[in-house]
Amino acid sequence: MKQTMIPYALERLAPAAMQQRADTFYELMNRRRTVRQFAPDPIPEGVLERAILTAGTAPSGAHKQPWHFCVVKDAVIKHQIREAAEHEERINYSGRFPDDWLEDLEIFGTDHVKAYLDIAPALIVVFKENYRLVDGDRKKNYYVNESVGIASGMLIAALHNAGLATLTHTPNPMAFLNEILDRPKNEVPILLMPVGYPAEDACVPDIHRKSLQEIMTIF
Ligand code: IYR
Repeated sequence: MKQTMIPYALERLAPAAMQQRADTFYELMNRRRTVRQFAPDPIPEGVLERAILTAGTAPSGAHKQPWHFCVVKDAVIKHQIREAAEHEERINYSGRFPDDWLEDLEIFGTDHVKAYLDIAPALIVVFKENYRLVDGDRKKNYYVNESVGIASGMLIAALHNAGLATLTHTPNPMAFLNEILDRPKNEVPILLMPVGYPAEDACVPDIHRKSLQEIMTIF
């Protein structure tokens, strides 16, 4: 059965207005930084929901929308997640990560202690749905990593736009999140994201972004 088609139009902006919007959005996004120190203050009701709806507008293979987002505000569950994440990270930092990986991380001063998992007012866990279970039958999803990666990028942008900081944390392996959050086995966690306001004394590394010349080639 064919999908019904409906008309679609995008307002054509004048070139100057287009440039203005491109500039403004770049300036906004260029102020985004990955944060590791959060304030405990709660996030106003409804903001996370809107940001997750925004993530859900991402394109996906055959429009299967192979994602699920868990929002954890409960302090007990956050702490359970912290304990499990620190358990994995302790192993990572004490030998599971190869030496070159540890060397690349050294400048950032990260270690296995993940206090932000308790402190941030919310954790968003992004799950990819590797396949769907329809009445017990396995149904295919397509380009799952790409689709969920794009949705996650849109989520980070939406949260930043709303004035919230995030950390893209990946305490590999993350299977403990299925258990704690009671998600089915067709779902795999790809991101554990603390969300909130940066702590008043939050600092970020003085890193620089690649120039346009470095990241773009025009033909
Ligand atoms: N997940 C670990 C290690 C880590 C890995 C990368 I790649 C980073 O950019 C930062 C950290 C941790 O969160 O400590």
